[in-house]
Amino acid sequence: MKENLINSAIDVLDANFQKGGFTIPSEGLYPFQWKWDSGFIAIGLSHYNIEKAKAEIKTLLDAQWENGFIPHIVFHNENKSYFPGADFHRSELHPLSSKKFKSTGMTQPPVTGFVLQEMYRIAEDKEDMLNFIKDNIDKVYQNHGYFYKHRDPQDEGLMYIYHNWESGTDNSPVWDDIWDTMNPPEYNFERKDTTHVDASQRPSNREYDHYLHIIEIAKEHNYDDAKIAELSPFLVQDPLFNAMLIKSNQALLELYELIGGKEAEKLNLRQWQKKSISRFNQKLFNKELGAYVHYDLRNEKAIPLVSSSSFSPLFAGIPDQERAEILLKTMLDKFGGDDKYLCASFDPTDERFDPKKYWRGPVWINMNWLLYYGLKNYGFAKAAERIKADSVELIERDGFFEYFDCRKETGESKRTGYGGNNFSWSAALLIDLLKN
Ligand code: 2M8
Repeated sequence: MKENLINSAIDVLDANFQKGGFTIPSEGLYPFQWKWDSGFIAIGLSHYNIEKAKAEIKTLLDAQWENGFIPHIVFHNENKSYFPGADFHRSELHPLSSKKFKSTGMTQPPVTGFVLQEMYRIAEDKEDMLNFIKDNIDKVYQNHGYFYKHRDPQDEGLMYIYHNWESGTDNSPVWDDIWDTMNPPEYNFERKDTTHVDASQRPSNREYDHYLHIIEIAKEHNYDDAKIAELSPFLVQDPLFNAMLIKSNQALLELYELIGGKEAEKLNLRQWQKKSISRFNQKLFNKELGAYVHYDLRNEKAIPLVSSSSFSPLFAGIPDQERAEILLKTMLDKFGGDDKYLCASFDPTDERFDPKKYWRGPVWINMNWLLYYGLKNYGFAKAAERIKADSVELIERDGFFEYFDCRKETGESKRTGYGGNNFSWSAALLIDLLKN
C-alpha cells in the first residue's frame, strides 16, 4: 500500500517535470516554476532522483536578480494559460532584475535554505551533495541579505511582505480587513484559473482587483523596495514568511559550519537570528489567542486571527517549550475536533472559515508537512503522528489534490479534493512523510 502510494506520487512528479529542469505545480493551472513549490518539490525528488532535485534548485537560483532577490514565479516559457503572466508583471522594470528570465516582481516564503539542508539529510552520497551545496549556498545567503537590507524598514529583524501572493496563503481571511482599506478600480481581465478549477474553490474577481492593484502600484515605481515600503496599501509581517526565513537562516548557518570558513556570513547569520527570533516572540505572539498572528505594518496593528501560519514557528524552533505547549493546545482546541482532519488553513471556529475555498479553510499538505516536523521538534509525538496520518488518509482517499476538506463528513455524496489535481507538492511531501 505504502509503496503503491509512493509510486503514484513519483508518477505525478515525473509528469510535471519539464525539459527546462524544473517542475510545474499542476498542469494547466500553474504552468511555470514557483519559488516555494520548487523547494518542497526538491525535497520529494531527493528521495528518488537527486539529479532532478538539484536541477530544481539550480533553475530557481538561475533566475535570481542582481540584488539577491528571488522571484515568486519564473516564467520559463510563453505559456498563455496563466493570468497574470509575464506581460502583466513586467519584471524588466526593475534595473537589477534577471536578464535571462522574465519573472514576477514579488517573492514567496524563503524555504530554499532549509531545503538545502533537507536535501543533505536525504542524500545518500553526502560528499556529492555537500559539493552541490557549496556551489549554491552563497546565492541563498545573498537572498537573505536582500531581505534584511530591503524588507525591514524599522530594523526589527522582521520582514514585510507587500502582496498576499508573497505569503503563499493567497486569499486567507487574514487579509480581509486590509482589502476593506482599499478601493481598487474594477480591472478588465480574463481569469484563467477558473477554466481549470471550479470558481467556488478560488478567489473572487473582486479579490483579484485588489491583487492586481497592488502590483500596479509597485510597477509605477519600477518595483523599487523603498517606494513599495512607503506606498503599498498592503504591508504585513507574516509569521509564516518570517518563520521560514528564520528556519532557513539556521540551516545556512549549520551548512556553512559543515563546509568551513565563511566567518563573515556566519557572524551575520547569528546576529540576524538573535534579532529576528527575539522580536518575533515579542511582537507576533498574541496571549489572548494563544497563537502567533500577523502584524499589519501599514495600519500599525496586529491582526488577531488564527490560521495554520500561526503554528509554523514550531517548525523554526521559535517558541520556548512553554509557549509551544500553548500553541499545541490552541491547535487542538480550535482545529483538532474529532470530526476534523488536521490542519485547516484557517480557524474553523471563526465565522470567516470556509471549508472549500482555497486558503480560507481547506487542509494544505505543505502546511501539514511543516507542522508535522514542528510538532515533532517539541516532543508532541501524538499530534505529529495524527497530522501525518491525516495527510496520508486525505491523499490516499481523495487523490493528489492541491487542498482538502478538513471536515470528516462534508455532507456530499462523493468526497473529493479541491483545486488542481496531480499537484506536485502534495506528491513530493507525501513521499517524504512516508519515507520518514
Ligand atoms: C497559489 O498561488 C498562485 C499565485 O502565486 C495562484 O493562485 O495563481 C498559492 O497556493 C501559492 O502558495 C502557490 O505557490 C501557487 C502554486 O502552487 O499557487
